Amino acid sequence: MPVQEYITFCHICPNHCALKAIVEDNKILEVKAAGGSGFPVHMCSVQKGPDHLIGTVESSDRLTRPLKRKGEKGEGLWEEISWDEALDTIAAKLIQVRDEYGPEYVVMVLGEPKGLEFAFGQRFASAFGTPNVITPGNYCGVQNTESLRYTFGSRYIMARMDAPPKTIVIWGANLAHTGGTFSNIGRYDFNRALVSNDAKVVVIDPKDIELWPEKGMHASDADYWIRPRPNSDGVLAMGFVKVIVEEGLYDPDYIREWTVGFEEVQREVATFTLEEVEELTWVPKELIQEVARVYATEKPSVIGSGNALEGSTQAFQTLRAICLMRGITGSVNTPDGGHVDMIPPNYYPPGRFMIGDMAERLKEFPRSPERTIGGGVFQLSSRFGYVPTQGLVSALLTGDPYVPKVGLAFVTNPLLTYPDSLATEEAFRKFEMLVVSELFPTATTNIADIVLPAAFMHEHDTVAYWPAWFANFRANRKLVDPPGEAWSDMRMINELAKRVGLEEYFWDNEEEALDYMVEPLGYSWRHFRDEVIYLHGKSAYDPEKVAGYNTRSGKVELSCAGLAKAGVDPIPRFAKLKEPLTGKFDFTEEFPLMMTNYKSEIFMLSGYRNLGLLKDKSLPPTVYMNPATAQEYGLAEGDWIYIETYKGRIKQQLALQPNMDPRVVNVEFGWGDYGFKDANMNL
Ligand SMILES: Nc1nc2c(c(=O)[nH]1)N[C@H]1C(S)=C(S)[C@@H](COP(=O)(O)OP(=O)(O)OC[C@H]3O[C@@H](n4cnc5c(=O)[nH]c(N)nc54)[C@H](O)[C@@H]3O)O[C@H]1N2
Ligand SMILES: Nc1nc2c(c(=O)[nH]1)N[C@H]1C(S)=C(S)[C@@H](COP(=O)(O)OP(=O)(O)OC[C@H]3O[C@@H](n4cnc5c(=O)[nH]c(N)nc54)[C@H](O)[C@@H]3O)O[C@H]1N2
Ligand code: SF4
Ligand SMILES: [Mo]
Repeated sequence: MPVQEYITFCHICPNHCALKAIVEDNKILEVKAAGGSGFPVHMCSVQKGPDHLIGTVESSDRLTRPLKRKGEKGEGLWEEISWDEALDTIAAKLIQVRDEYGPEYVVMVLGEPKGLEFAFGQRFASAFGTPNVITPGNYCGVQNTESLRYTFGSRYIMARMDAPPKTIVIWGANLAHTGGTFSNIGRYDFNRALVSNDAKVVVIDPKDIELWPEKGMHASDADYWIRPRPNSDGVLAMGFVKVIVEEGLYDPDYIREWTVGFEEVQREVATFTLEEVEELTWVPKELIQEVARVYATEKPSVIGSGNALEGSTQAFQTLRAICLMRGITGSVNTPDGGHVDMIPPNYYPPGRFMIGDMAERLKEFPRSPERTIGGGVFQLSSRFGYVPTQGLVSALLTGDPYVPKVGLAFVTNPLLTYPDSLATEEAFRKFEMLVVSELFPTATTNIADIVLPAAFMHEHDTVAYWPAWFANFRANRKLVDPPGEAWSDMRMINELAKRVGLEEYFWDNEEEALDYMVEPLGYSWRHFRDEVIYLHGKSAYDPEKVAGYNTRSGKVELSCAGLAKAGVDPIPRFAKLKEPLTGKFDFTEEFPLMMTNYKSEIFMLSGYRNLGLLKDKSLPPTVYMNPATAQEYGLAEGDWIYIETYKGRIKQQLALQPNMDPRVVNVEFGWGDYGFKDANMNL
């Protein structure tokens, strides 16, 4: 074969940089940024996309054959088996469990989507009849998209960075390292806005994060750097709302014409004082007032929220409180607003692929809270088609409402990524059969019964749309063959479906599913892959008038009747938002500091830490602390220190950050070796 050049996309962060891969004889010779290709390239300063792609394809650590457990769970003794044996064994167990207990005793455990495998997993669950699909949604994006949907009627509300904004709030997102915020403030647009517009920047983060590595700019160089007490962001947001409402920093005509529930917001903000907000959040009252004034008056203003808010204990209402800030200032879908609805390209909607297509099955096997594990506690999430991770862990450990029997895990490493790793391990050991599809051996494959070797997303054809709210659609083409007998997850699920009698919902081969996904665009998969490659959504922005809202009332639902109907507070309640800041979460003599965490600049979540190319660029697991705190405990920069909570103890290397709050310790998430107990923050 002659040397070929292909365009593909990095999936690590929402920049989705176009990469050019040079391939000869089933070997990747080079991967680099595809500058000049006409596709987006906003490469991170550490260039991790190419290293991650080549490193994975060339790694000698890859799983290459299906494995069946030999000794005890976790003993690490495996027997290589054929695909036929692996799939027949799994299918026989699925059928037995379905017939003896019911399909809900099988749970689909999915990770952060890469290509179409996540949608395949969801579709399998719908067809099989189990409502129990576990995803990281509860800490990755769903609270943001659903709070936007309930408030403004769309999950695709994005910052208009072309405007460009005059005020930019970066809230619990480390965008220079992780690529962007949930509302589309990408690293590149952010930098451009700073240069072209001299935008005012507000950073809300306990860590003095790098804002612009190439220019040495940090949070402490921003116009405002707010260092909140970890987990207090909902209270802080309500503080901002209070200032905006009580100082009248809104347009009364807009409020009257385009919002519902403003009086309830007025009543709610009268239930607390800014002094209380200051005490709970550690943010001085004057700073809250000043930032609220800037945000409400120097428009367009945008808020990009990040993972810190998704991972907070009151995530949904925290994000709703931020929606109130956007709503009362008329910042969404208005001529001078900073946020606008996006219209995604017209590919087959993943939600339909996963659930909608299966309307008849869902009548028989609904994804209703009553049928779903954790459904009683997590009312909203079962309506969105997923179970929070802790719903699964608690069902397995307590038997409430029942103990699931089979776990099918694709693209996920729960022992490192779920909260409370020891409980997660204990829970996952309770499955009668745990099947894990993976690229590499992990802490989770280690306790599996069957391990399936997965093809990496650059080793098979697939489409990519995640994170869906960025409204773009990409072709990720196969560059080289997978190692050994590794298969794509799509193929595994497609073949498994045939063996449990669900072929009518699946395809002869998984490529047909790719045709299905691009059909509404009027393309075949091959045409899309070879000629089109990438599509982005369109903005619904209208410079002349308010573009409107697709909510039940047709207005911005500050108070939301739909939420009340679902048994959820129709507006965020201050009294509830402050609950987790008191009681057992407060400081004690034994635990006088407060821990929070951040993600690695180099690695994607818990993965790829075995790859030399990436390891060479990364620091060891690093915990940040104020020098005064270090001194108090006799610690110095570079020491390996223990970090202990009432749940467990880990070790990371100390780095000092002079302007951090002395009460806060910020540890790095995602570290774990095969044993997973050394530096893993979730322990
Ligand atoms: N404390 C704390 N916990 C967190 C977070 C945090 O910041 N702090 N972040 C949360 C967030 S935002 C998320 S999204 C979750 C993520 O949680 P997970 O989805 O569990 O994330 P990963 O660690 O990326 O695990 C994915 C695994 O899939 C494997 N993999 C990669 N590609 C493929 C493939 O194509 N097929 C298969 N079968 N396997 C593949 C990788 O080797 C990796 O081990 O973690 C959450 N947990
Ligand atoms: N390099 C790299 N890029 C990634 C990923 C990765 O693992 N590595 N993961 C991808 C995924 S799945 C996601 S979801 C995105 C997430 O990307 P981000 O949203 O940027 O996620 P984090 O790094 O967890 O950043 C959270 C920030 O919140 C701060 N923080 C911690 N606690 C609090 C708090 O209580 N309040 C506030 N206001 N701030 C707090 C942390 O110090 C940190 O700077 O990144 C994606 N991109
Ligand atoms: S990780 Fe780097 S290369 Fe990959 S999409 Fe993000 S910015 Fe681009
Ligand atoms: Mo995530």
